Amino acid sequence: MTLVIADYPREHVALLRLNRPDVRNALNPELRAELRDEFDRLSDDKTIRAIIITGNSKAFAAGADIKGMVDIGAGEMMARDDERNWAAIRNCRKPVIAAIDGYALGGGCELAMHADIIVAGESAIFGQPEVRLGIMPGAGGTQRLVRAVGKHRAMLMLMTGETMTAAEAFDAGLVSKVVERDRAVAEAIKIATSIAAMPPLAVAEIKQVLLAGMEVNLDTALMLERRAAYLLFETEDKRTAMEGFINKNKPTFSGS
Ligand code: DAK
Repeated sequence: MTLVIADYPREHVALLRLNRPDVRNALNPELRAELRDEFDRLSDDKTIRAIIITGNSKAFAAGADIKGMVDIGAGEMMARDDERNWAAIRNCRKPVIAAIDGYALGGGCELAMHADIIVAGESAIFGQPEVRLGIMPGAGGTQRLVRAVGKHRAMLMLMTGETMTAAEAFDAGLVSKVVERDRAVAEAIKIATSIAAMPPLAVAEIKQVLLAGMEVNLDTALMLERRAAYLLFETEDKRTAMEGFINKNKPTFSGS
């Protein structure tokens, strides 16, 4: 069975659907490897300008597959080298949108937080319940959650396993936008289509500078921003966009 189904709902837009519905899209090593392969492939595909990841209406993903972890120890976990699967998503230079209905728990919430934009249907539930299993997040759950929602809400969720609704996650800053139940994918496609119509080099620089800037002090981050902003003045798409504005026509961009 294909565990990650790829689809192309619009020009330049790829949609990856996690496909283990019987187990709430629990992330086993096979699914993780397929997801990595898809990200590697889409990262190299010059026709793709935005990537959506989604699940189904019950679950985006209920986390790592607990049945596959109960009997294994630290050595085997390390040998799995799941990090290279996450790295394929983390290092993707194209915009990534998570479209979430139902549960995004544990590794599922961590996967959502790898995305640049998170769209949630009203039914979405976010949480890091690893503590209840005697473990803790290992793919950014402590670090990305605290950056998204702040120390005190993150500590509460991480230490109790308490979840957040879509509305709470939006108020806390974890989610970009909340839409009606089961409308997350439609909204994500709308957003992806709008991003795909933008000059791709500008989008890529915005993503890179924003993420890199979060890791350094403000002066360094502002310098990174200026350097990237100068660079974009050299692109063909900058001329196309500005001439389009001046001449009142709708430009299309080549990505050069
Ligand atoms: N793993 C395996 N099976 C799962 C699963 C999971 N995470 N979540 C659900 N399932 C399975 C259930 O066992 C059930 O299977 P059957 O009994 O039908 O065979 C089926 O999916 C339907 O589940 P439920 O009957 O429970 O469905 P409900 O709608 O009632 O509840 C639920 C849905 C998502 C609230 C519930 O299933 C649930 O609480 N699931 C577990 C959520 C959870 O604890 N997630 C955290 C997993 S631990 C690391 C990196 C990452 C991680 C760890 C280390 N390193 C780098 C070291 C990540 C860890 C995790 O994510």
